[in-house]
Amino acid sequence: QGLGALQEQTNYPALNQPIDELALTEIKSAILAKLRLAIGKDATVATRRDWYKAAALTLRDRIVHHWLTAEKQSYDAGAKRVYYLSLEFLIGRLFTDALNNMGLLPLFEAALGDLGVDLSDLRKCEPDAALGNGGLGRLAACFMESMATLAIPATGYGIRYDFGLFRQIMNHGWQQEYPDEWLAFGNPWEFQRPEVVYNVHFGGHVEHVDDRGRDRATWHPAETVEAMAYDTPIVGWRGQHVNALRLWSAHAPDPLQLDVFNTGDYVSASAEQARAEAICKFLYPNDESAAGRELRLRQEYFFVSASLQDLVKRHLASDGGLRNLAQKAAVQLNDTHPSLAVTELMRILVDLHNFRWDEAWKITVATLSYTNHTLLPEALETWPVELFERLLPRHLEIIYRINVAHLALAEERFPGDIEYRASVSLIDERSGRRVRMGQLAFVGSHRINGVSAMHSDLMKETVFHDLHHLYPSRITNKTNGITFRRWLMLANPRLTALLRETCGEAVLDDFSLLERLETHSSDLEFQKRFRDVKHHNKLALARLIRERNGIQVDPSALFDVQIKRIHEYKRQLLNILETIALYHAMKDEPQRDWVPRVKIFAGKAAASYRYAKLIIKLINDVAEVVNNDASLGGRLKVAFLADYNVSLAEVIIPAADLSEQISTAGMEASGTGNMKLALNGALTIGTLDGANIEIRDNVGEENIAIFGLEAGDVMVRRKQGLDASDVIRKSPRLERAIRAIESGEFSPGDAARFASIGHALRYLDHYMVSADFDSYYDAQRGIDARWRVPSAWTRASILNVARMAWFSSDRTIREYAEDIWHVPVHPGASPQLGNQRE
Ligand code: HBZ
Repeated sequence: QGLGALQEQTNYPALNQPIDELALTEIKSAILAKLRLAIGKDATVATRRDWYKAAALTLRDRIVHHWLTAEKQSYDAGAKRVYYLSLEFLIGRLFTDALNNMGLLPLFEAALGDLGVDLSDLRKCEPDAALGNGGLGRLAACFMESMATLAIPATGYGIRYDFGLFRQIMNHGWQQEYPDEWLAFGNPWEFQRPEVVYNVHFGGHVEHVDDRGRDRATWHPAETVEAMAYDTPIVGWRGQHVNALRLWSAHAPDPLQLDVFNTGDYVSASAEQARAEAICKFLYPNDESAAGRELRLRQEYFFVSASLQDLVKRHLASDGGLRNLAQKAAVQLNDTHPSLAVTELMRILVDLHNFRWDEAWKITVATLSYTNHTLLPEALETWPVELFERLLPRHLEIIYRINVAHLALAEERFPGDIEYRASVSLIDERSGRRVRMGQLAFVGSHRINGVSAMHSDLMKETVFHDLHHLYPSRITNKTNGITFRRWLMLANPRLTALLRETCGEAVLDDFSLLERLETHSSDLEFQKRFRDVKHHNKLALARLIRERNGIQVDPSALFDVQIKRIHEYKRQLLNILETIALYHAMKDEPQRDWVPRVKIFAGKAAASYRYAKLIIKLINDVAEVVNNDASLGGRLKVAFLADYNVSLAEVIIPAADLSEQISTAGMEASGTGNMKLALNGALTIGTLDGANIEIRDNVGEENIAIFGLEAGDVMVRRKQGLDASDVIRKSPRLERAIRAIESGEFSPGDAARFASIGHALRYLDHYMVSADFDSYYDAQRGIDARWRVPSAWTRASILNVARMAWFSSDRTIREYAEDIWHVPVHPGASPQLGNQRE
């Protein structure tokens, strides 16, 4: 491989092998050298953060060799590349992830131990890279890891935000947002590439020259911003393949106007720089709602333009012309945020490279594909035509031109059907003229995928119903997955050790071997070991709850967990209402042997989402009352853990007994937390929504608790009206819980605080919280009954772990590779899994 002297670096001990003394010595001196030469400190004065950085840089050196080798190999082979365009990558920490995938975790642990530092302490020095809101961004991070694991040559493209998702701090139970200064102490993983810079343009006007019917134009932009690359290596499992995550940072070409500066107007002199840098200043903190601001459109175009320029340049250097672009490049659009790739690629081909329109269009559609993550109308992006015209005049023309052919096709298919044409048009003419980014991405892609079987079906029936009729072969399903390296091996080392022992070492490379657990599921001896692991994880979480919230919880109680963004459709409100009803029931009959429960919540609300923030306050107010009610004897506790992020998830998930996946049916596209929790042995209580359905199909319906209205029922009930008086009248328990909220039982000084929630529950039950309440309450009492029989509970928990292999993101990525990207996957990386059961 031409690595020469570096070759020995791949020979570090595999998992489970004794530590090689020579390698140990080498790592120790490498870390010490980094401390001195890269950090500029002596071991005697180094802080923990210095040690972390020295260790991270030592590791990075070893990754880089593999990275460059992988790059060269795929370049020499002329391999097709995948480009994953996403405005969000919710990575979390990289240190132990990279160590683990490189097989260097035991060695570094020993080396650092010898140097007198504790690896688990150092881990905590790394800030989370929180460049994403929730599931969509975390999925992109899992996919990057799986693409590297499957040795698919790939680049992730996004924005290097100065500030990631806001830090959430609780102030008397209210959410407050603070900036996330994740780069304050530098970032040892990234490589700045000051030589990789592209100009991105905005505004100005378009000139049409006589181009003999070629649809060409010249764009004379008014403003230019520079995009500079920063690369972060992403290591796959077993460390053989490494891909880059390339994030763009924005700068002004002319950072300081010296003439203005010399007049003494220092602020104006760098105004251009401030305007440019605003583009990469912060991540939009919305989830499931479109931002609708000019800066957001600038972000979208900035990263799309830089990324396409970069990949086109790379293609031209290695593959000659752009005619065969689709044979050498697959560009995946993560939601509609990078939809401008459709128009930008057309502009590059037609305006800059002289392609005929029709040929350019074929290349574009064959190269692009688009993943949809939501059916919620408020999350579907549209932009005012007027804003587009001002910011991206040439792109608007291209959209119009695409629309002409597209609408002609619609007319051909349904002659004279004006309504149909209006519904598939790229321009929404109903409420002011707006560009529809979902339609644009759909029309410009050869494949459009949903993220669970149900979601993909609903796409065909709802948002994309009409487009699906025009392009019936495009919509396909790719059910989400999660990387087991992070969400099992790293987050739950004790369970992983038990699985290795029980299923064999090969389980780490072939998750289908998890099914070997099945034969042990009723073995009482094994059950005890399995429960001991869970108990250990629960002790750690109980400690964290005490430290952070000052709440004492019983580690042998049922840990009931709902962790995700706070949103009405996710129905944290249903969970807290049931908590209130349970509280009332316990107070009514204190002598009954209630199953002790800890209700654990975590999640952020979009800063502008007032109702969601009110729900957080309600949870905290209920916690205050319940946790301090001595008459319960500690059998019910409520804890809202602040500042939910990837690292906190890694502590909560392995400790969960019950996983709350209770969205209004038809509204959660997939969910991925549901997979992480089931993989770690939590039983799911959930609706038939998103990937819950496929989880049920895999784990078996006896090992999951399904309740509530189904998607079809929800549609029917909504048509009948949103008034829930009927169900409330029939449910004294629900009436009492709502009245408690309305009367100030949990907000003694401020009885009106939750009036809006009471009103919605009674008269505007769009999310079916009241409608589903009784069904949910009963399902929870069913959970209590199961919990009382530990052997049955543990068996179900083991079977959940045993049957989750299909939810590995390696499986998902393999499906994308085969059906959408048409790229080979490394056969040995992790063997083909069998299909889903049934
Ligand atoms: O994407 C989530 C879905 O809600 C979830 O069901 C699915 O599992 C996951 C991965 O496919 N969607 C999001 O997380 N969406 C966003 O975070 C978002 C961010 C910015 C937006 C809109 C949505 O403008």
